[in-house]
Amino acid sequence: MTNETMTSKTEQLIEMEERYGAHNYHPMPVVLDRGRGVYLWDIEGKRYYDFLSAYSAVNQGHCHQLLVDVMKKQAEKLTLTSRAFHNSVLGEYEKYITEYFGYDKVLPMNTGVEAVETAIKLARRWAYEVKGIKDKKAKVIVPENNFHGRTLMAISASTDPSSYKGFGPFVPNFVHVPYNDLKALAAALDDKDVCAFMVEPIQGEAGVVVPDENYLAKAKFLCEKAGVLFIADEVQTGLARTGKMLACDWEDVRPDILILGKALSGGMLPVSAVLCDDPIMMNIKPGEHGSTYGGNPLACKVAMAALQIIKDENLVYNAFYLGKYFRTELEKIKHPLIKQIRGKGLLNAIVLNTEDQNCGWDLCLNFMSNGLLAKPTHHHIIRLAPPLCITKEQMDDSVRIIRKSFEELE
Ligand code: IF1
Repeated sequence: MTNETMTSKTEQLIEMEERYGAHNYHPMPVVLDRGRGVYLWDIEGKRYYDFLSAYSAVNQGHCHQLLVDVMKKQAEKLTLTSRAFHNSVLGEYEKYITEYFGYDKVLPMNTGVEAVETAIKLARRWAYEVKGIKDKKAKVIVPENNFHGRTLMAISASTDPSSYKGFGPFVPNFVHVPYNDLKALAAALDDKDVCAFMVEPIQGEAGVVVPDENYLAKAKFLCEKAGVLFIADEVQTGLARTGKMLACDWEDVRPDILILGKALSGGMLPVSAVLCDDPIMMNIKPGEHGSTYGGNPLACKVAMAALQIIKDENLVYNAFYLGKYFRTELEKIKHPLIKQIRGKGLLNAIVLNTEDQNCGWDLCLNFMSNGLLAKPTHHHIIRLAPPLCITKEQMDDSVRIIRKSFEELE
């Protein structure tokens, strides 16, 4: 969208963000105002297909009526007590989510990165209390090109300078191995001070990098053999996004620690969770970890409804079937710029044949003017991840827009 086509309302609101907000993002030039299902409308009333889904936080679709109703009802009753007291929803939620995923216990948090931090604290505490690693010596193996959030711990694990440069000093004892490299993982696991291996089943920010078949299963096996915890960060890949309830389900891998976030609330408010069994969870004693909003009644009610919707609306199957269909249809778009189509379920990406640093952005501008919103993860990689409630007709219309946008690129 060029300045000529922007109206004063859009321009005015973007200028306000420029003037009064931190410049920690470079958003697409659109001001969104309303959402429902797979659709978003901008302040001018123009409708778009959402192919970002707030980075997989609205798998259930924007403003799902059931979630809105549940949220309204609880918001009029009780939203926050802190964990200084019990509340009438938390126990019900904890039972529901632990039975849903098959773990002894859950530790409720808010954002994805808080859940990641919680998982690392649990693994380190288990290292000292159970595995017998010397205090402060515990190490965590993470793949290169990982993304786990923006806190100092998460960026300490990162190998991407745009995540960590200029924010040191860093949290120590993260060991890097190449992603999808079992030999390197096996070698790193020889170190007796390693307590955990934390991995994204598909690397989202890295550009929807799908590992070889059986990578997760073999990695889990190597971890078991070495007495090391397998931590799956399913904040982006979980909750039906890849065509299975969890991306680990593609290989029947049961993580020792499971991290969930984003769509756990269907995009209504920040809700995250860490699930594991008692031998790991029970090493954190009262008063040793928590958060003001963790496990609040409003979040618990919304999360139960968000999880139930995934089952009731068959979102796992829809993501599986329409993901396959989407990749097949994208493969039919013969264009010299398209290098690779990759992904699982409805977490996909188009890899472009280009050195042009603006190519991905320009293509997303074309998508936008044709009524579809997406954003490049890199200049040559465009992530495409619609809400999982998308229909075949909407998918066909979206593919038409994508094809048209490629044809319009000079
Ligand atoms: C941004 C990326 C995606 C995540 C995984 C933990 C977190 C995330 C696998 C932390 C968050 C978000 C962060 C958001 C953009 C988005 C993102 F581009 F940054 F990398 F999805 F790929 N684990 N990912 O993907 O969860 O604390 O944000 O709730 O920072 O702009 P959070």
